[in-house]
Amino acid sequence: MALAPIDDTIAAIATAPGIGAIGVVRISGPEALAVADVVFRPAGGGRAAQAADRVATFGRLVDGDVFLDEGLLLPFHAPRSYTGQDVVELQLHGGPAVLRAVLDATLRAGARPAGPGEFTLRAVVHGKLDLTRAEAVGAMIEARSDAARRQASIGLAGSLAHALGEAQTHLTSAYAHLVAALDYPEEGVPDADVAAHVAEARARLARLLATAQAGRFAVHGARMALVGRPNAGKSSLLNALLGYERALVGAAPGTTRDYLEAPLELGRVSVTAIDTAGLRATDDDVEAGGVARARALAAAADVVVALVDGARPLAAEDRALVAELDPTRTVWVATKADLPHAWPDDALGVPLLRMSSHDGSGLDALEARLEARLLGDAAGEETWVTSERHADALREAIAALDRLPTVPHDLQGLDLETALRALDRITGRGDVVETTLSEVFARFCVGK
Ligand SMILES: Nc1nc2c(ncn2[C@@H]2O[C@H](COP(=O)(O)OP(=O)(O)O)[C@@H](O)[C@H]2O)c(=O)[nH]1
Ligand SMILES: [Mg+2]
Repeated sequence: MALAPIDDTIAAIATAPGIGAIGVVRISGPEALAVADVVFRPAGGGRAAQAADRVATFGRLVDGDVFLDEGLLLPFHAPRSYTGQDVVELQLHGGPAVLRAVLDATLRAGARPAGPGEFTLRAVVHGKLDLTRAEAVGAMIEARSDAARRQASIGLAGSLAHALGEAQTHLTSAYAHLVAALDYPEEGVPDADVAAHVAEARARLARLLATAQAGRFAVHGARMALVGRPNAGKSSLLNALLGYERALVGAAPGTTRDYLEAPLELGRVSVTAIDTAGLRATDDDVEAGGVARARALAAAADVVVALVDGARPLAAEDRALVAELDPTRTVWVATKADLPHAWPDDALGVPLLRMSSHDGSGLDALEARLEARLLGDAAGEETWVTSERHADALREAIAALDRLPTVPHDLQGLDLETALRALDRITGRGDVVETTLSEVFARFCVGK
């Protein structure tokens, strides 16, 4: 897909589809003020095109001689605008039909309908935003969980761009040392200088890449399966974590026969919590199907909460579960801690957390442990990589840096260039490949 032109004038409804108190039609480009002049008549007289910069003017929105609505005109003169071009925001009543009518009037006045992300694309091309911040804008709009929103805020604040900038500085220094060593061999520029800068850059990139999984969990959510024998307290724990009664709880074992899912925020990540049928041998076909599903869900989950009834003697099935579950993905819980403990903490031979869904004890500790398990190395990092596109580019840069020491001196510059170009693809700097921009902005909504 070729990039849309950026030097004409575009218009779009900037607010969400649907009914709202206020809606905004946004215009950007060299003719933005001229277009506004045609569709907007200031109440106090005068011309829209002459309205003061960054000051709201009340007036009438018109299509030719036809009155459409009352509203505000808010001009932002280039370059002090979101896109870096002349921008006009028309604020009017937020009905879909009236917004459409005003948009149509701007199109008749010479604007072109904007495609997805075109406003933000212009901001990037005019140096108002680097690409990581532009993508954060897209992520902010799409964020449905607080965890995703928080990562978008961090990205918008420019922290990823900053972290990459540090790595880029080291790579550029390595490049300079390399060129000096090749051009002036008699100066004796030590190899160690190149190697030190490469190592610094690599370490920073590797730290960033190590956050990619947590970043995925923040944006797309992790899958967390609750497993254990019937009556262990799985459904009660799900409800306690959610803070409302999502699952049926019953004294009779086998209450939950199918599985059910519920979204949950766990600190810096979002999670889909999955309550499963209790694991036991059964002659009931439906329940047996549920048990098979529970096993499959546990195998595919990012983290498993394995529950054992803490108030009843351990059963052979509980020990079998310890052998069955992957220890790196499992958090072990002894439930019903409000009742007398029926077995000692070390009886299962795995790290154990005691908690009670009835009095809430141990719940905070469990949430913290689950979050820590999902964050892994990312726990200590503020900036996470939240896009597969970024993770791919980081992998490519790291691979080039790993190759570098294995090739002859005069070829090492190529690997440095490869690494630098990979990072440029993330930030949108340097000779940005068109496909990168069109790929990124195709995912945006119209009007952003
Ligand atoms: N005393 C006590 N009883 C609990 C607790 N959690 C669950 N139960 C009881 O244990 C039984 C089974 O609970 P449920 O959540 O349905 O277990 P599941 O079969 O694993 O989903 C119900 O009677 C619950 O009231 C707890 O923390 N303390
Ligand atoms: Mg249940």
